[in-house]
Amino acid sequence: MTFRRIVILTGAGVSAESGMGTFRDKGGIWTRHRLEDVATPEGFARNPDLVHAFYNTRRGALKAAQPNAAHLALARLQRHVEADGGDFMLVTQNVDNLHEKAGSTRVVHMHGELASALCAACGARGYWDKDLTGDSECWSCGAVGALRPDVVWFGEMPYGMDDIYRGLELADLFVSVGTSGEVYPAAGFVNEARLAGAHTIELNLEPSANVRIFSEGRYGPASEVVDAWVSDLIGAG
Ligand code: BV8
Repeated sequence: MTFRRIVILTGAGVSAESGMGTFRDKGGIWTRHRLEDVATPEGFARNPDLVHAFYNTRRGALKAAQPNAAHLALARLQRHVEADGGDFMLVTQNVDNLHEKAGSTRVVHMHGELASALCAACGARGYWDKDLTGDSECWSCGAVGALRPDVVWFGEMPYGMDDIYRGLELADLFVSVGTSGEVYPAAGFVNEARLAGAHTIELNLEPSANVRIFSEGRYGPASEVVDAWVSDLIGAG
C-alpha cells in the first residue's frame, strides 16, 4: 500500500529517549510542576519569574540534546515521500528542535518552540536561545519585560491550525507518535483523519487514550518502533 499524502503528529514520547522529559509519565514534568502555574497565561501573569525559570531550564537543555533514531527515521521518510512527489506534513506538539536537528523541514510546531520568544507588546516572534527574564528587551520594539516564551499555553490557540486541518482533510495516512492523546485539539486529529478516509496508525510506548480510534498500533520505544515502521514502509535507510 503506497501512501501519497502523509500527516505525522508527534508528542513528548518521540523525544523521551533524547532526554527531553515527557509530561504525564511517572516522574513526568506535570508531576513536578503545576501545569496551572507554568503553562497558562494566568500562571505567567501571577509569577513570570517562575515561568521564565521553568522554560529557561528546558531551553538550556536543548543545546546538548540529540535526535534519536525515531527523529532520524521521520526525516528519512519525509525525504523519500517528497522525492517521490508525495505530500508530507510533520506536526509536533513538542517545543524542542530535535526534528530539525534530525533533518526534518517545515516542521509545524503547533505548541510553539523553546528557541523562540514572543513580545507581548508588539507581537514580534523570533529566534531566542538565551535565558528570558523580566529584564529582557524586545529586539523589535525595545520594550523591556514584555518578552515571553513563544509556546502555546493552555487556553491559547495553537499555531498552524488551518494548515493542519487542511492536511488532515487530504491525508491518506495519519501516524501519531509518542503522545498520550490527552491534550486537545491535537488529540482530535486522528478523528479528523479517519473522517477523511485516511489509514491511521499509533506508534507509542503503550496504547494511548485514543487507542480504539486507530486502525493499527505498534508499541515500544519510539527509537525502535518508528525506525522499524519506516523501514517496513520504504525499506531500510
Ligand atoms: C485550545 C506548552 C482553543 C509548551 C502545552 C477540547 C477541544 C479544544 C480544547 C480543549 C478541549 N478540552 C480541553 C481543552 C483545553 C486544553 C486541553 O486539552 N486540556 C487538557 C489538559 C484536557 N487545550 C488547550 O488549552 C489548547 N488550546 O484548546 O485553544 C482551541 C479549540 C479548538 C481548536 C483550536 C483551538 C492548548 C494546548 C497546548 C498546551 N500547551 N505545552 C510546553 O510547555 O511544552 S501541552 C503539553 O501536553 C505539552 O506541550 C505536550 O505537547 C502536550 C501533549 O502531551 P504529550 O506530548 O502527549 O506528552 P505526554 O507526557 O502526555 O505523553 C507522552 C506519551 O509518550 C505517552 O503516551 C507515553 O506512553 C509515550 N512515551 C513515553 N516514552 C516513550 C513514549 N513513546 C515512545 N517511546 C518512548 N520512549
